[in-house]
Amino acid sequence: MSDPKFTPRVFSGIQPSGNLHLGNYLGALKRFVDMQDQGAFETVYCMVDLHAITVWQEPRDLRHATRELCAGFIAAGIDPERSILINQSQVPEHAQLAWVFNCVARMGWMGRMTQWKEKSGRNAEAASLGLFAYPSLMAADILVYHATHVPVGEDQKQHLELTRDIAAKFNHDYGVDFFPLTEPVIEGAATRVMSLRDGSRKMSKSDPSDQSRINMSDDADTIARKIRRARTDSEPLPSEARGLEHRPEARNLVNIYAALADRPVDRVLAEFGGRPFSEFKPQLADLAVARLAPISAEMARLMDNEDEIDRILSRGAARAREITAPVLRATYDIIGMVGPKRI
Ligand code: AQP
Repeated sequence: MSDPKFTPRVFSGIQPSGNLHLGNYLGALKRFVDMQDQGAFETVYCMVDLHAITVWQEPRDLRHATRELCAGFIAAGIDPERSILINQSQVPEHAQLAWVFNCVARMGWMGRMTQWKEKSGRNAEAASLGLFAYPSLMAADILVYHATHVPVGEDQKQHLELTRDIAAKFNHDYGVDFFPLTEPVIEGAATRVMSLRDGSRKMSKSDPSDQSRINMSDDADTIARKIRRARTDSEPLPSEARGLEHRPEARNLVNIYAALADRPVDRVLAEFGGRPFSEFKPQLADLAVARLAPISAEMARLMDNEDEIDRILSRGAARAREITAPVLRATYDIIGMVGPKRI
């Protein structure tokens, strides 16, 4: 249960690091739209460009990917009037609060993060300081809005626990009840969409194999081909969900189908149980194309007018700062920073 003291508010973000994929759509974007449409929350959605530069980004590609991601949000159903749509760097309070949280969070907490360990790899000495502090900026993204709920994929669960630890430590250290303990919202059949080439790895933007993922920009033929070639075992589909245990590739394709069709896994298996992948895959491909093709066509259309995208992001930033500037000022007051006086 969230604290009634705080306005029900959703915050979530995606990195504009290119290759927006089906995992981002099902694990994040589609659910962002659902939460906007429920009408029970204020919703703030963000292109986290400051997070993206924790690993190298070509400036020109970053600019393009940010606009393309904004087009993706809108094409998927985010309405910039009903939701606040921003890119992180235009709302400076994110980075300002992150600095405060760098001084609240402990090195040991950051060092235990799975994403840090995976992305820094064997050569952590050469990783950027920003990559290490990534979760502190993410906590600031969320808490600068006093967000109560954050829809994310399973891979972000650990970072959200850290966000709660940072909020709790801040509140405890300063003897206040200022930051909410935000609830992760990790729901649905596709909270962890796996690679089409390897059912033990998540579908990811940075996987060098383009065959491992369905990109939101793929055309119908490409989507169908990738699904046809997706790795599977040779057994027919089971009739019940427990038959998917120890069959990661089969489970992944069934979960994708269930999420795209908005149907429980049991119902999908009731329909396809006993049938071979050669029958299931074409149906999955048709469904994926029917759901994704209109979004990618709309993205392309929106990308024809980059000025309009930039205006949407500027308007979003102005609205966002009505929330974030007072939260940052109050944070500074709590920690003893002298504030501006009229002169
Ligand atoms: N495979 C996935 N299944 C379900 N949800 C996923 N998300 C990412 N991959 C999957 C969710 O998408 C949101 C945005 O992710 P992000 O771009 O900020 O960062 P990420 O998790 O690092 O995405 P990638 O694709 O895996 O990028 P790289 O390859 O750069 O690491 C989050 O809510 C995330 O849970």
